[in-house]
Amino acid sequence: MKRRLLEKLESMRRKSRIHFTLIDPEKDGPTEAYERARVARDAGTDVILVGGSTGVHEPVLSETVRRLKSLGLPVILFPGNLNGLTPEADGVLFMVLLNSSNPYYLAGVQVQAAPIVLRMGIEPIPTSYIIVGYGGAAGYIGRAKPIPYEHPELVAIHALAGAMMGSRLIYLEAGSGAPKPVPPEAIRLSKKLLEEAGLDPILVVGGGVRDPDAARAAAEAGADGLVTGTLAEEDPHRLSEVIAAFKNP
Ligand code: 1GP
Repeated sequence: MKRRLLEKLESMRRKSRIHFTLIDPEKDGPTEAYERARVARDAGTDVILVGGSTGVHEPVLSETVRRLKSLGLPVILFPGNLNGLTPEADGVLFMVLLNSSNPYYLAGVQVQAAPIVLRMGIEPIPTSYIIVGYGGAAGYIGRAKPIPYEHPELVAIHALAGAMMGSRLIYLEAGSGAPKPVPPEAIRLSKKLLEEAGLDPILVVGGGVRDPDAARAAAEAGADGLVTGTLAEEDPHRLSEVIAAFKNP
């Protein structure tokens, strides 16, 4: 299997930190999604993620991804379930929700998705998805046992386990719209353990990042990537400040 997209992300990461803009295809619809992503591209975002926890309808998803592709950035699926797949994308975060208590999100959905992803010809990026604190809709739908904000050491050993099992991207998620982002200490400890183990997955954080200070704190703690979604919806003018603070803390 070719690993072009993963190689591209890894080479982007060697040059700079990576900002991802999350687009929810159902919330936005193709026209608004395109406009939002265009503003994000102009603000300096590097990659578009497309997905949502509920209500994703394949025709709308496909049309949205088709439109987003014309912006010239990689478009990667961030599926909540099988309905989050489309051959229009460049790739998919092929995720295990590492702290789910439901076997469906640990192995069941991946078995169902694998032959579909193969047939679609989109690149799977082996990803561990770890839900921290608030968790939001992703945590609820994924039957996660969110790791308490007060236990960054538990976040770190989840990240380590994910990387030891072969994930090339580790996504620490506080949940869309979280009142508090993933604590910097959890990022710092995760990075430290990964380095100690000689593993170097792309460490991505997201959820509840609304201002430059939070973005800077994530960067200084060792995040390679930052995902924002709500910000592009609610305060697009702030996005460029947040991206700049993440890339040059
Ligand atoms: C959700 O981490 C992403 O999966 C983005 O969260 O909407 O809070 O930016 P926000």
